[in-house]
Amino acid sequence: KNYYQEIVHAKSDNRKLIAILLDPDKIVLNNLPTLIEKIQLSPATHVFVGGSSVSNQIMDVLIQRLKEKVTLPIVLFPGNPSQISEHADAILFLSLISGRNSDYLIDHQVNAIPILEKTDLEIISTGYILIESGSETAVERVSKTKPLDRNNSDYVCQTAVAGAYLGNKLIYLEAGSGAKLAVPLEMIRKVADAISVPLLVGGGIRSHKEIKEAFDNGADLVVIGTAFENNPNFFHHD
Ligand code: 1GP
Repeated sequence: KNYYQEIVHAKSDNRKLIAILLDPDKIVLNNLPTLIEKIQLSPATHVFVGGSSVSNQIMDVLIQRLKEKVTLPIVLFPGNPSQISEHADAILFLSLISGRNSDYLIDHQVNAIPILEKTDLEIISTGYILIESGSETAVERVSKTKPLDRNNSDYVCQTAVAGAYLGNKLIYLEAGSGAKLAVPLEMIRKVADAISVPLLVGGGIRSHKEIKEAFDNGADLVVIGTAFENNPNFFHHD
């Protein structure tokens, strides 16, 4: 299996992808069977697992439980190297290219190698770009980096293109989990037009209308965390 190639194929077929993001810190394991059922019945194509402050033990348990029942690819979306679990299928190997904190640009990545070498995880290099979203988010606080100006699409585009030229196989525009304001649609449009690698968009997307708008403006994969966390029936219209 090549999870990255599947994303590339989906992009070229214009098949849009949805990832449900599970933050192990916010999940009560007792509720997991219900959540798994909802995930299986949803239009999600991927499950992302990660958070800003989770430990490896919780990650391992959660991912093992998910793997028993969920048929979708389980992709790590780690906040730091301690969140790597060998039980997942792939890992977004993130570099926070909007920031200038070397810890999140390269240090964590270097430190992750001895851990990754003991796993069979597919490694997908991802240029991760944090966009200002109306108030401080956990990513901003934990990474100690400033998000990029939401009114300066040109600079965000430059950052995305630089990220792609550096070899990142995905570009992820992030407003931050629970963001007040999602990534602006015209910014999604400009970045999508400027890069040829698949574009992920997430943070503060709360409705089906917003998901569709992100897709219509060129997002290839939309990440939904909080909306599903608050309402596991989010994907089931009445
Ligand atoms: C956060 O982009 C993801 O990293 C999802 O954000 O929780 O706001 O959906 P939400």
